[in-house]
Amino acid sequence: MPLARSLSVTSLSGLEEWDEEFDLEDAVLFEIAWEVANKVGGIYTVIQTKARLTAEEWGENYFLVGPYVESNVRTQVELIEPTNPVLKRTIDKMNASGCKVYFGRWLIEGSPYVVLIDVAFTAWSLDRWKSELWELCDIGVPWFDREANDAVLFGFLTAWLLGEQNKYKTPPYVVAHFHEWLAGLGLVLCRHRQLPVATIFTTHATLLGRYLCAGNVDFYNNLAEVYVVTPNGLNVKKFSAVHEFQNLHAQSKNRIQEFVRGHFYGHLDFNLDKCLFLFIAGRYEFSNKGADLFLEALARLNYLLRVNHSDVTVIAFFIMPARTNNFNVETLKGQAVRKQLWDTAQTVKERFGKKLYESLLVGQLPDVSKMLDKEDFTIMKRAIFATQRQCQPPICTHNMLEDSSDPILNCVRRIGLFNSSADRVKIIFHPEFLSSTSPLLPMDYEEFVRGCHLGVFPSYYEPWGYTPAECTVMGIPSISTNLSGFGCFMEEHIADPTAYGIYILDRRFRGVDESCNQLTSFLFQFCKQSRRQRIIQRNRTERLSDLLDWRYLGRYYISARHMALAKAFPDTYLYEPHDPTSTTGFRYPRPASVPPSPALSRHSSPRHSEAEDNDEDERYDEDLEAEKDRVNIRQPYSMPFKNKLSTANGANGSSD
Ligand code: G6P
Ligand code: 1S3
Repeated sequence: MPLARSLSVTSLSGLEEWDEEFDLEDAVLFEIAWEVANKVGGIYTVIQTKARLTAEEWGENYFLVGPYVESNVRTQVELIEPTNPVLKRTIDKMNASGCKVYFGRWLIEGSPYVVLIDVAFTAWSLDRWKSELWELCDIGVPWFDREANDAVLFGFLTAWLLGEQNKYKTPPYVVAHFHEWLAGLGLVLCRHRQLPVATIFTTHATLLGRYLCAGNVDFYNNLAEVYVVTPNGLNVKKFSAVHEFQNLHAQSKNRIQEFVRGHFYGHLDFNLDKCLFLFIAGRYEFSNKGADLFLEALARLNYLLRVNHSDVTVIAFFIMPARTNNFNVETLKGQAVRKQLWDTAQTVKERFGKKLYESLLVGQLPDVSKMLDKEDFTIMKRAIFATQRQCQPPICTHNMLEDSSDPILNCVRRIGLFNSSADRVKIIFHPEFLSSTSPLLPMDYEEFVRGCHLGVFPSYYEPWGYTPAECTVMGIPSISTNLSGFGCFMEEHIADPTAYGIYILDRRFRGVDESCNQLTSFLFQFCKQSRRQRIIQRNRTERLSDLLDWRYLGRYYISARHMALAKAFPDTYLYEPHDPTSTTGFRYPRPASVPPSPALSRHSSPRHSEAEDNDEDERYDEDLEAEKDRVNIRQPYSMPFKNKLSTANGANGSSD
């Protein structure tokens, strides 16, 4: 008799949980992606962070399927014997037929099972499978395209796996969820071979969306036609006290400041304490990711800060990987000079301390004029001379292979932001992802984000966009756009996003120049905030992190799976279509200390008085509670799905 598994999903973290009882014992889920245990980009983050919730729901019947990449397996996967007898038979059979399929546990939260397929081992089948693909589906694949070849091999091998698995019919109901085109051929073949499998395809739109957007398809106005839009979540870890994440900001900021001291040696004519760190990060797609707009807005911001005699200096980091030939000498030298200055200061300090100690030992106050001797001055002068520099601090930290045609560098050349003393906006282009083992800026991405003041992601094409979401859960304000999934989602769920440090740029209804002005205005307003205002704003930003937790957002995926099961096995599963979220209409209320008038809150940087600050939290909580009641968010989430088996057994399916 099938057992009912209970899944508990928080409707919105901090609020009550809903319990969903439905029968998944007879179903098995294969989630198939090229980025399973293989980090390429954002899809890895989706799969990796979602695994815990999905494993909680599907237990032993959840299998992720990805490529076998030896270096990844060595660091992320524990290879074991397949636990499921049917899957073991399937894998054994494939391995006996010339494949190399591995089974293991992915060592991440939720420890999901993984089936990893060595596609290169079956490369001898490539030509045959390509011909088959052409004959069956009219799909032609270029001969020397490595990515496309891998997709063909991976597609045929996953379809083989699902076909084998299905021969044994236990458990009978298979859901196969394919992510992105690299895994998509498996779905095409499942359909073509008429395998009795419920299929789901999630496009992260990395290629398809780009082509549709670039072509004649009215992409954005047809989104409503898509079955389920699945927002991307994160595993949110809350600190027990608010000040903990603020402390982390201060610690990481100190480390960025150290790097800046080295990078700008000889030109440190600005106040580091009044320096704001902005950044953009991601795949290097100059226009899609909005690096073009950001640079143009920085040029305008530079002008505004200069004419307004602002004492603020902005350092904008561009973290986008490009082809390089390692770090450049000038950048490495900067850090070496800084280190030398530090060492010199330590040496002089020690000598000074020794003299002071000796003087105190004999009961005398030291003669301060004699504390530093000639040698001390010599080593200090030598260190200062080493900071002389004939050139401006470099824009780029690396030797670029395509320097003359690089879009960021060319744009910097055009707008003339060359890190000169007169400029209030400086630029640092780091064309490599960050790493804690870097000799230049030894920080991992998370530490870096925590130390910055504002993430700027003015994307033109961005199906979701993890970068601003990651900023939010770390309590760092960000700028996104109403052409990004994240921006639209936040616009829908927050009454006054700007007050929470979620700036959403209008790139949908404005021309480029107007959007650029709006971005400049966001940046300028941000620069005008006091430290106290920034701290308040960060607290507000961090409050939103619950909204981005998979515990809340996972429901969209759950709904998609149920829809697929009901379509494939209508005699067993029934799907009652309605909005997958019972929380539609939920909005975070405006923070208590932001003025209600739209005119006053146009640039809702945190405005506050002492009294407002003191009871902001209290009033905010009251507002939030009222909002939860208004949209009835306390009710258990009603699953748009009924399991006929459970109903036939007399058990109640999901509550509606
Ligand atoms: C955190 C720390 C404070 C620090 C502040 C700096 O809130 O807890 O001690 O003063 O960050 O904020 P800022 O926006 O100037 O980097
Ligand atoms: C895509 O990666 P991208 O940076 O090419 O998938 C990500 C995960 O779903 C998504 O966040 C991003 O917007 C897409 O663009």
